[in-house]
Amino acid sequence: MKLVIAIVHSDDADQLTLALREHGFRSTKVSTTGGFLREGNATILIGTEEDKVDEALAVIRHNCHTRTEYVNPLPPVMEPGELYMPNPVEVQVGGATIFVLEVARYEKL
Ligand code: 2BA
Repeated sequence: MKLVIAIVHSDDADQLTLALREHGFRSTKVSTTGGFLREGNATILIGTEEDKVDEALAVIRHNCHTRTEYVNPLPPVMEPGELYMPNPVEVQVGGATIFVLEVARYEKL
């Protein structure tokens, strides 16, 4: 058995979990925060058989989209009276960051 961990944009998460269910996958959505943008995203956990992993990835690929976001860099150390005008930096986020892990043991009690 495998555990697919997909970090996706919050706006894609509900559509993705719905599509996964329609394809017969069970999933869990966890609200998470990206370390770089420090904005909310969603982590979807999908436990599935090895031969279904590619299908799960196809569903994720189909439902998660790349977005352009802007982040303000941290201000430099300023002297008194200096004015700092931040130039937002463009970053591409998603569609999804995916990890596939081996499951050592799976039980439902
Ligand atoms: P964040 O950490 O908030 O990163 C958002 C986006 O900012 C990233 O999109 C990437 O385009 C950019 N970015 C991140 N770190 C950067 C850096 N040190 N320098 C320049 N740009 C940087 P994605 O790569 O699509 O990642 C989306 C989210 O997936 C991340 O949100 C994070 O929550 C997660 N993630 C990505 N790679 C990961 C990893 N290796 N381990 C754990 N989580 C990861």
